[in-house]
Amino acid sequence: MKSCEVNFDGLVGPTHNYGGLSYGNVASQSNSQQSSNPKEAALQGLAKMKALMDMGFVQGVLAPQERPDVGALRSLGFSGTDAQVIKQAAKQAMPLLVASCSASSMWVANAATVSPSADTADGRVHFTAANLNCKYHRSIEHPTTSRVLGAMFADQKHFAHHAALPAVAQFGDEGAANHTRFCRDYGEAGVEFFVFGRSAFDTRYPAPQKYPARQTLEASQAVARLHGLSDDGVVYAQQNPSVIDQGVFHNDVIAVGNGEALFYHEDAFLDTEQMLAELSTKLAKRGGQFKAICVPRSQVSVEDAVRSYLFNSQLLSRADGSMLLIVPQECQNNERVWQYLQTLTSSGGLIREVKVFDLKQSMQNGGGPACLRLRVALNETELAAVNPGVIMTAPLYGSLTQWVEKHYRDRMTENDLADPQLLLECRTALDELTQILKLGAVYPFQIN
Ligand code: SUG
Repeated sequence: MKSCEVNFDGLVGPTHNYGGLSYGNVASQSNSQQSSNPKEAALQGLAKMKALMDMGFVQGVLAPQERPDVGALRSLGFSGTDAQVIKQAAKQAMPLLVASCSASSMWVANAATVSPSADTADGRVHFTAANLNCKYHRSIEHPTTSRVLGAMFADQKHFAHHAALPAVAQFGDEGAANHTRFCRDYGEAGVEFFVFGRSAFDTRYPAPQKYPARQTLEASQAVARLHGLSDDGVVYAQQNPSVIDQGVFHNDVIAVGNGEALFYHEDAFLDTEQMLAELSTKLAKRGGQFKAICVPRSQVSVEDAVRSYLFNSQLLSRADGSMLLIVPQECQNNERVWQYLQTLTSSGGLIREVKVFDLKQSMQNGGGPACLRLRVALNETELAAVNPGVIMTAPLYGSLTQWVEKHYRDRMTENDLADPQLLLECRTALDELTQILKLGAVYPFQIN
């Protein structure tokens, strides 16, 4: 049975703003308080989805969340009508209002970890929503994420959903941003690669000194157990703590994998040789031939990698067996990175083509092409069981573009977040969106 990898991209929500909420994420910190353009952000994301669909890839869309999250503010002690809650929060605790308004659910690489049916003990596709508990504004995403994923992948015969791990730092889980999968073919059993930033219980693992390591080894191990993965189909590796301290807050900022290939920076991991050997041996047992594409620090520094988001790219398989790299425009703006990419694609290796996308609105918060997508490998039967409302088509692209044009503002600052009218605008927009995507009731305002 034919299988493929479907990219579900996060649709940018109407409150997209630069809140400076993510310590350790250089772009988020350095663009704090700038004014944003939610309409442009959403259209940039949709343009990428449309382009991938036009190239022949199956493309899906993942809905944004209800913001401001009035329920989250109520649980922190603000009360009265929804408008009063927002006004009180704006007056007494602006950082909490900003956090409750973040459109951060757009970075769906952090929504969940997904294991395809070929890897799991019960032969179903498994999803574990990420608790994202390193940052308050992201820790409030998972309940709605779970409902949205449940509405997209509803058939229990094919899809199994796990609640987020316990909401403590020891089980800090950032979803697929620290997970990739190697395989000969998407439909065959593969090797799932979990990268962690620290261990919560074992002091032998070094930890970064400056910035937080968001993903723990124990969280990754729990996800692998929940998904029923076998030991010979899993490899754990530690991120180099020194790159976390240079702004690599997720492994997908310094490495990307697809098929049999891992494209990574020389400084990305600890014990790299041992890790490559384990990946190679385990993939060989699955019939695959592991291919490592290492970018040397002499050609691209960690700083250039973080600035350009070279590795936060989408590595996609083409029909002829070669691969295509989807990169953000910031790669073209960086002379060394662009030079490296020219050399890479003309070398006759696996990666033959680079396509550039303008995702500046998202990039200014530290979210590149790879952050914006959640990969789900599906066979034909499973794909047919996905809610068809969320699969991108030309008419759906048209409807979503019109929907954005109708409902989104083109400028957002902190003052705008304090406007109770924004909540009403968002709810009106999202109510219409659930109808466009045929999701049913998934938002707090629809179910409470
Ligand atoms: O969690 N930025 C996100 C970016 C997530 C990128 N995802 C991956 N690399 N997979 C984060 O740090 C910034 C929000 C703000 O500052 O307004 C933010 O949440």
